[in-house]
Amino acid sequence: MNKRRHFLSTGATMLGASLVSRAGAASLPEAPLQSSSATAAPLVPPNGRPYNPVVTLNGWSLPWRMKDGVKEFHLVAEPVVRELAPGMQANLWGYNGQSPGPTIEVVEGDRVRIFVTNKLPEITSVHWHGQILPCGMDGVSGLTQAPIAPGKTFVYEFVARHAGTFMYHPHADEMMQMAMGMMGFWVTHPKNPAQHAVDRDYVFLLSSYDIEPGSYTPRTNTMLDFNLWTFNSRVFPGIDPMVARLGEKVRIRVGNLTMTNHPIHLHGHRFEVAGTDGGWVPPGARWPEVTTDVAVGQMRAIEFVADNPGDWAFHCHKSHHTMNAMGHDVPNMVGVDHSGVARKINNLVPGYMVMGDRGGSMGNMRMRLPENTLPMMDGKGPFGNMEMGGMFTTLKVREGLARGDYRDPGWYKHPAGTVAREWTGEVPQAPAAPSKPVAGNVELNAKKPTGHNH
Ligand SMILES: [Cu+2]
Repeated sequence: MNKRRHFLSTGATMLGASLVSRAGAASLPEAPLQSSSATAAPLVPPNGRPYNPVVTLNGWSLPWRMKDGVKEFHLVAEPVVRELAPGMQANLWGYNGQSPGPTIEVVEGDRVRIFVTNKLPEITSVHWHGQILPCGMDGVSGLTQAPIAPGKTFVYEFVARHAGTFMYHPHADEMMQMAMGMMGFWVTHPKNPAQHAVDRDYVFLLSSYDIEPGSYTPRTNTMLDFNLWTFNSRVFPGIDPMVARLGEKVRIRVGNLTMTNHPIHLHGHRFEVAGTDGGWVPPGARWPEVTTDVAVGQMRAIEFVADNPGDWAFHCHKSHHTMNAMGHDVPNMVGVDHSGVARKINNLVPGYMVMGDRGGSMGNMRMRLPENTLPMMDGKGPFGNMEMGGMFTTLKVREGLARGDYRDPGWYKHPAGTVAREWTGEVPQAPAAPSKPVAGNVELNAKKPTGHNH
């Protein structure tokens, strides 16, 4: 009853986001579906104003239909199965077959019409984060429009007024729907393609999930204690490398729809924040960085010249965010000598393994994992296990790549004598740090491990 009244009371705003009639539905544009989590080739615009398309990391861009000068898109909100990395699938919610949904690319000044069909078991809406548009198109369920009921299609229509970096996500049962992966990237390209032009333009969103090892569906009431930290709903080693030819100008745009901030860090280069979801930063107001914090609900477009050949780490600098799901209720055992204890336990429990007494490195150790669970720290590199997971990938800068070649060029071939190596010569004496624990009346504050907070 309540819902019904609510629906009627917001009837006036439906002029904006109006319910499409059965007759109208017949003219809905096709809703393309993506079944792969691979990085799709950039979508070269087949019509409309020209622009330099972006590359969505482990994602794709949504094709449109041009109708009487209006770009028509069709998003379908629905349950999807997303591969987070080879060996792990997740039951998420997304758009058009994937989570996140497809990137929407338009040009400044374009009139855009977006049909949204709800195939979820509950209401939804779509908020066009960062866009300057009529209030009734802002997608806030209950405030600016009636919610889109399951099975219904709504239409949004507005002019993309400003070039820039945006995203879309539900503004209805947000906690649940974003924890299930409902989000997508939006790029409005400048009317003049020479403006803000770069050679490669990568985009992706940050999202996080709480999926218990051995299960498939995220827990959605988690506030902070997520265990899978993703670039575009992928975790390392499932995230593709970003590739650039030596000397090219590269832009990487990142939007954060997790519940915490992420200091995004690039090795081997200095960059500038050239834009946010509020617009472009004037060149005189930019400063050099190698890490930029992306707060919740923020977007950052960083730009740099890829002038340093190699395989460069690109990751969130919170060390817990470059790991995959693990049990965190583990005390710190560094420096504890358990050799005697281990022998005794081994008599009772054959195969008992001591962990953590020499640090947390897993080296080449392989534990048996529950089904549908990734190793905590993984990724085979040319020099061994990278011991990374989560929000980590590489920027591969190479000489002589073809323009627009986004294929993984393999591992960097380092010039002779430029790799850190074992020293086999004479080792000069170095003063040693005191190796004995501090003596005396040291009170140990032993705390029973409980849940953790990042
Ligand atoms: Cu992070």
